[in-house]
Amino acid sequence: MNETRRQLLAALSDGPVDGPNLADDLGVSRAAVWKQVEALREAGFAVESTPDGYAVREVPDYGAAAIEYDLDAPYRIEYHDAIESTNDRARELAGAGNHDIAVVADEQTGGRGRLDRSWASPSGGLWCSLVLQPSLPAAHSPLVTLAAGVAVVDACRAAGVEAALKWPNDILVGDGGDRGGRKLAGILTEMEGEADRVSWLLVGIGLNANIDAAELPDDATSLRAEVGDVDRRRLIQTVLESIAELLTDGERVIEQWREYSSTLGQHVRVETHRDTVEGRAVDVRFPGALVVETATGEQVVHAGDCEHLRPA
Ligand code: BT5
Repeated sequence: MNETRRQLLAALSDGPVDGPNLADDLGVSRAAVWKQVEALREAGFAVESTPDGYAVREVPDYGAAAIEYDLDAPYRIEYHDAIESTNDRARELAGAGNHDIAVVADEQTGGRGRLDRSWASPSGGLWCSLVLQPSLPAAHSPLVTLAAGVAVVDACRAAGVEAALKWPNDILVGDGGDRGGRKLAGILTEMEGEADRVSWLLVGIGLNANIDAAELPDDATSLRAEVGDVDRRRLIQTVLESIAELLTDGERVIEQWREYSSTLGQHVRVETHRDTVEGRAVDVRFPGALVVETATGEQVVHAGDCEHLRPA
């Protein structure tokens, strides 16, 4: 998005904007400001000329400018109607040195889960990949997955859906089925770097928002199926605002994760790349490890696929 448009948007969210004054403040021509007002109108904003200046009367449902308008988080938005995978695009941006940018799409044609599983991403979902400034050591990256999970639960609960977190990256509703609930959302964190230095880090969020359950895998659900359609713009803003806030406080991420968890207290089986750990999940520990009480003692699991087992 053009920088003048971004600044115009920021100014408009605080109330009417006097065009000539804004042009002076930004050091651009009045025509440049007017051009960006027109561009916003073309993007679906209702911008009126009032005696106090330009005023926004209506914001479009979705899109880069709509999401950035009144967003209380330090991220820019890149929006696509359709894209193969927002994570792939985010990787490109990250590899080129960009950060604090969220790639958002209405539809993905090649959405991915972990281990290259496919992720159904029809139009109407919240498909977003956030490129973050990699200021943490590689070993701490699981914290970002947990933070994104907490943020998604915050947004779902604000929309009236009692979602819960299943370690490490699932957001579920209810408690039936093989998975221990119907899957509403998933997180895919990716990074590149060495042990003490991350070159890039991104977190992909897939949340089934305004989608018919029939368009999703059998054990999945959507916000539409649970409570009806939601305001996707407000939804993604809540997710991004929560993430920005949580990333400033690792301890709060862990505390909030424990509170939203459906895994803690359950009998679980975790498949790691080396072995299988079975027992009672008793805690999640910084930066995102699951603590399992097994027949032979406590084990700390850093990564794996977790199954909630039914009590014997
Ligand atoms: C995940 O993987 O849960 C991570 C999903 C991340 C998707 C986001 S969307 C934006 C960004 N761009 C991408 O390309 N990806 C990210 P995993 O834990 O491996 O779960 C994958 C499994 O969930 C699949 O094997 C299916 O069983 C199931 N599944 C697929 N699509 C689903 C959907 N839309 N809703 C619920 N479950 C789904």
